[in-house]
Amino acid sequence: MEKILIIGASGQIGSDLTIALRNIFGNENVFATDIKQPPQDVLESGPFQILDVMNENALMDFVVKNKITQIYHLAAVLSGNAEKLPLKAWEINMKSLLSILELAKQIGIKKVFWPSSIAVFGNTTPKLMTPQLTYTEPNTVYGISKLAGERWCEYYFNKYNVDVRSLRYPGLISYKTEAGGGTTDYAVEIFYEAIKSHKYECFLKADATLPMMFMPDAIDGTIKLMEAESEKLTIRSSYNMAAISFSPAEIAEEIKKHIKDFTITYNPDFRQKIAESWPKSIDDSVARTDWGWQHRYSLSEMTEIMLKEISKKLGISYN
Ligand code: AKB
Repeated sequence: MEKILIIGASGQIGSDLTIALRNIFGNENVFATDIKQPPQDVLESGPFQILDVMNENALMDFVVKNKITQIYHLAAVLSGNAEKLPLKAWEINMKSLLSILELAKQIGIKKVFWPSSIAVFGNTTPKLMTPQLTYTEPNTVYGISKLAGERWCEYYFNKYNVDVRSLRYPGLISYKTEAGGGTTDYAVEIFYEAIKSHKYECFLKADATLPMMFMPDAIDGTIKLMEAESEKLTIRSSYNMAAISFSPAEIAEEIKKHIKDFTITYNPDFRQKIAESWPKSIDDSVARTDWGWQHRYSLSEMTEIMLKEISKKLGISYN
């Protein structure tokens, strides 16, 4: 019987992943934790506890008491926020990962999931169809922490046999819980503003193309990777994972198909530089070959669902 701990269950990925894992493993076997309150469905469908991943003793007690067999560690400071508090972000992102890897080694946790990001790439990385193995010279604190984290994951697998698995997520787009402090967040904000005011001021330039993914694809891929046979996995740092790529101008065009008078303006801030250092598209053929990764949602399908769900949530109709 698996007992799964989700750290960061109230966040953008965690709030969707918790429900998906509860549907597979049973509500009572998926323990949601975070430092903030989760959405109502996470709270009501199974166990939730406030837990700070930075408190190593509390984490160890929780894992032992609940006989945890798998850990999904999703808590992190994202790219934009990390630039504002570099040392704090480094401490949170790195210390939490290391204490989970160490805990997994010490008490024999069966599997660990930890998200990496396209932020591991930098200005020297080829921008189009970025390969799995390539130059990785990130110039953001977040990217440096993700790259270091990938090296630690591989190290713990090779040296201590900790079965840790990881994905380099692109920008994730979802309607349930908003992200916070990322460079790709504009692609979520734009839907809220389109519905509320039919206009949006974007903090990236019109042509800032980035790799993106609709959350149901990200959840599906994450669970697939975690369910794959260990022997099939050739990458123990982190897998490239891709779905769609688009620019702010392109997503705005897509929204205009549903909201005719929608307008977008551009006022790039410090995040434009971050976006320019990241790839525009990703070659994820290794993930597709090793464990059968494939995405489902196109930009137009995602746009339609996002508009419908957010308008329901806000109680505002957009056409
Ligand atoms: C961010 O923008 O910081 C994240 C990411 C791409 O990892 N969404």
